Amino acid sequence: MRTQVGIIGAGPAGLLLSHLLHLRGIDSVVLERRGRDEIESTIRAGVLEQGTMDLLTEAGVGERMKAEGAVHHGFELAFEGQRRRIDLTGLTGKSITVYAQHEVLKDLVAARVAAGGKVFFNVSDTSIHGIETDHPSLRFVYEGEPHEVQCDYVIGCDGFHGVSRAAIPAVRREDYERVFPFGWFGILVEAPPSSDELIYARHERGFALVSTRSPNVQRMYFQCDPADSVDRWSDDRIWSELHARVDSSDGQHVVEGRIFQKNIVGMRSFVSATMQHGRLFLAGDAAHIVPPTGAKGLNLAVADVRVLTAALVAFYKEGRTDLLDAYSETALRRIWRAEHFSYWMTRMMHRLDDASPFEQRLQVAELEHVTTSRAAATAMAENYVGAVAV
Ligand code: RFL
Ligand code: PHB
Repeated sequence: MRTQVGIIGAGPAGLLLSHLLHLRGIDSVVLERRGRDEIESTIRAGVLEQGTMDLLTEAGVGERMKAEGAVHHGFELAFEGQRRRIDLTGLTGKSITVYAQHEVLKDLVAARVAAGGKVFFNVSDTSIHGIETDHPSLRFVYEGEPHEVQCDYVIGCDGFHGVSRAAIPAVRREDYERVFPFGWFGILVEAPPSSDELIYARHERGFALVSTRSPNVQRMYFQCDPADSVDRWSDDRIWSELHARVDSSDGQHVVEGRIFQKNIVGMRSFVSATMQHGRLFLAGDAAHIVPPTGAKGLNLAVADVRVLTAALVAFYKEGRTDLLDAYSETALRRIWRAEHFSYWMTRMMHRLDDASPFEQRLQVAELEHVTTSRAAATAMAENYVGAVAV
C-alpha cells in the first residue's frame, strides 16, 4: 500500500489530521489499535476551546457539536465554603463549549468513513521504519495478515502509551516529567446539572470538579489516591465526599442521581522535546501530557494538528519544508504555556500532602487573588479559553 501521510492512532489528533489533509487533497492512512466501538465510547475530555471548535468546523464536523454542545461563559471557583465566578467572556470576549470527546470522535470517524478514508481499526504490531530516509514505512498486522504502508511522512498520534515516541533516538529526545501523587475519581451520573457552570473546588479533603455532559448526564470528579480501586467506593461514600468538598455555606449543593460509570485516572505532566525526527512527527498525547485540571489535553492535540496540517500543505502544494522544520519549536511554545497553566491550576486546587500549613494558606491567598484582582482573573481566563499569545 502507498499513501502520502501514514498516521498512527485514531484519536482526535490522528482523525482530525487525516480529514483536514483529505480536504486539501492529501492522501493518508490511519492505523488504530482499538476497535471503532471502543474509541467511540471511551469517556475522556469535555471542554473545547473556541480555536478547537473553529478547526473542527473548518473540517466540516462542527454541526452536531454546535447543536448539542453547551456554551459556557464562565466557571466557578469554590473554596472556604464560598463560590466565586470567573467571567470568561467578560474578561476575554471568548467562551468554551462542553461537548464530550467521544462525540467529537464519532463525528470525525463518520466524516472519514463518508469520504472513503482509509482507517484500519483493530490493527496490531505497528512498527515504524526508515524515518531517517525519504521513504519511511509502517508495518502492521490486520485481520491476521501482515501489511506495509509506504509513505512520505509518518505522524505519531498514538497517545502517551503508543510506539512512535520511542522511534525517536534517545540521544535526540529530552523528556520532562512530573508525576503527581494523586489521581481523579470520575463518575457519570444520571441527574440534572448541579450548577449552570463548571465548579472547581478546593477543600481540605481534596479537589473536586463538577462538570456536565448533557441536560440529563453529569460528569464529576474528586481527588483520590491513584492506587485506589473503584470497588472501595460505594455510591453513598462518593456522594458524601462530593457534598463535603463542593456544597457551599449558602445552601448550593451537588445534585445526586444514578451513578452509571466510575473510573480512576492518574495525573502527570510530560513533554517530549523534540517532537520530530527525520520524517517522523509526533502530535497530541504522544508528545505531551497535562493534568486535566486546566482542560487542555484535547485542545493541545488539536492545536498541534493545526500547525502540522499547515506545514504538510506547504510541503505538498509549494514544495516548502520550512514549516515542517519549525514544527517542533512552534508547537512547543503553546505546549509549555499550557503545561505551566495546568501545573499552576493543579497545585492551587489540590490537597498537596507535602504542603505545610503555610503553603496551604498560600493556596487560599492565591484563590482570593485570582477571584478579586481583575488582572489576575484575566490571566487565568485567557489561559483557560486558550487566548494567550504564544
Ligand atoms: P488519544 O486520544 O490517546 O488517541 C491515541 C490513539 O492511538 C491509539 N494507539 C495506537 N494505534 C495503533 N498502533 C499503536 N501502537 C497504538 N498505540 C495507541 C490509541 O488506541 C488511541 O485511540 O490521543 P490524542 O489524539 O493525542 O488526543 C489527546 C486527548 O485524548 C487527551 O489529551 C484528552 O482526553 C485529555 N483530557 C482533556 N482534554 C481537554 O482538552 N479537556 C478536558 O476537559 C479533558 N479532560 C482529559 C480529560 C483526559 C482524561 N483522562 C482520561 C486522562 C479528563 C480525563 C479524565
Ligand atoms: C470534563 O468534563 O471531563 C472536564 C471538564 C473540565 C476539566 C477536566 C475535565 O478541567
